[in-house]
Amino acid sequence: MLTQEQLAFYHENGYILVKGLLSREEAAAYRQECHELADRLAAQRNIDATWGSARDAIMATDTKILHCHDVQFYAASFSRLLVDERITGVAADVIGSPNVQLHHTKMFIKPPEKGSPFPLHQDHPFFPHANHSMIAAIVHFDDAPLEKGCVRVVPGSHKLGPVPHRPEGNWHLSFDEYPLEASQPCPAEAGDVLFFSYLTIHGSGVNVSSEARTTVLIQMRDPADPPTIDTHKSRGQGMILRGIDPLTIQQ
Ligand SMILES: O=C(O)CCC(=O)C(=O)O
Repeated sequence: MLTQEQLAFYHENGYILVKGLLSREEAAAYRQECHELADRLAAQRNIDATWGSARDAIMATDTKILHCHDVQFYAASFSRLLVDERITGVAADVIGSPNVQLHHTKMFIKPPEKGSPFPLHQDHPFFPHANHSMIAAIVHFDDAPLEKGCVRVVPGSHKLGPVPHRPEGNWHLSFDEYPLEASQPCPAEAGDVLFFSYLTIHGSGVNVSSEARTTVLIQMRDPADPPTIDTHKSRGQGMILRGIDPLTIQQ
């Protein structure tokens, strides 16, 4: 749960970094789970998920970001993470509803020295919803200082509402109008969780450090907030992570 000050900060800025939500030991165990999963997947297929627009933005072809969607289908510990009240309690606070529903999850490992960046964007164009209750929680499993390509935000940008995006190489904002350098880095430590609205403009830089940056992003919403277009379906979408589904209509 957030304090009144933390909640006020979230409403003003569109994000909040909650320190030490998991212990460093818990984070280390999840980190190992992520890296083992990436090894298993990479033995079968290419799991690089670098955005085409990220390649354009940094004019580089050799960066990588290892990725897995819907991690809870690969290891039980991720299922436990999804219903961890320490995370869902804060999610409920910022969503403004006691009920929290899963949209999707994604693991990102930014490898050392060449971890791909994300151009600035809102998540809204990827999966628009009527009431804009959608949030992300980025759970950090190792330290993410600036040089590791930590997440960056534009404080207060959620108040702009949906901003027009460019579609090429994944939805992103104009590089000229929204250069990554104009955003604010959110360095984090293992166990910290960054919560932000899907209207908050965010991105991240290249990992130029000698260690991987390892995170799981959990995208959540108020179950009473319907999508406005039929898109971005994911395995497990609709799972209730906290409270109930007040609509009680399930196929
Ligand atoms: O993990 C990051 O560096 C940013 C991820 C991101 O912006 C996204 O998935 O929308």
